[in-house]
Amino acid sequence: MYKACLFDLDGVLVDTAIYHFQAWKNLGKQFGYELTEEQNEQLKGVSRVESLNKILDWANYLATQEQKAAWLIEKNEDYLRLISNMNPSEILPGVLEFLQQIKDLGYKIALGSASKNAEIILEKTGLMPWFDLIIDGNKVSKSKPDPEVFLKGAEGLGLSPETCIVFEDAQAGVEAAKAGKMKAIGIGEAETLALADKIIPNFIGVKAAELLQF
Ligand code: B16
Ligand code: MG
Repeated sequence: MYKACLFDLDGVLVDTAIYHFQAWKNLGKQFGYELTEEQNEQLKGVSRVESLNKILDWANYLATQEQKAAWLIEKNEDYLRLISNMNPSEILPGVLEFLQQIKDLGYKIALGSASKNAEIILEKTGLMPWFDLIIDGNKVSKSKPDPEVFLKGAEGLGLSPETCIVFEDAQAGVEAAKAGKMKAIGIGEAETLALADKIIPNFIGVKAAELLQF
């Protein structure tokens, strides 16, 4: 009865969080703020503009709209420079084997990411050909935990949400999947992904036919 797998990008298929962290840290130095790794965790799955707003809040820094707009561009230019050498070796362990299994089992495969740079990352890592549909930050107006990104994925595949299974590493993403009436498989720690229907630490050695039984 399940027909499609919808994947988050950062933290599920590749680890771009390290590059986001570096770029936000570089930006924070401009207003004398040192972003911590714990805070970076809270930026996972959060859109670019919301991430900046959170950092400015933590820094207690009141910025003008012009300043914010300039910083968003600057952060993204820095991030694009940092990901410019990404390559297939950065695909997370077990992911390619898992994608092959679900393709063989006949599942449709879609991306549901908050990132506006998702297509560049898929191209650089060679993941693009696996996807029947890509819904990214350029195609949605509401951020996770709103289900928009995944509902657009189901709609674009011509499927009802109830037939879709979402793979997410962020709590907001799991909430988005559940709000969209989809099954959610959390990738990571049980403490942060409590709402997920199933949780796996990563894709290493995962048997798709077993995992996708609900
Ligand atoms: P960009 P995901 C998210 O990707 C990242 O986890 C989050 O840290 C980032 O701020 C967001 O994309 C926007 O990314 O600046 O490239 O548009 O986890 O939804 O795949
Ligand atoms: Mg993520």
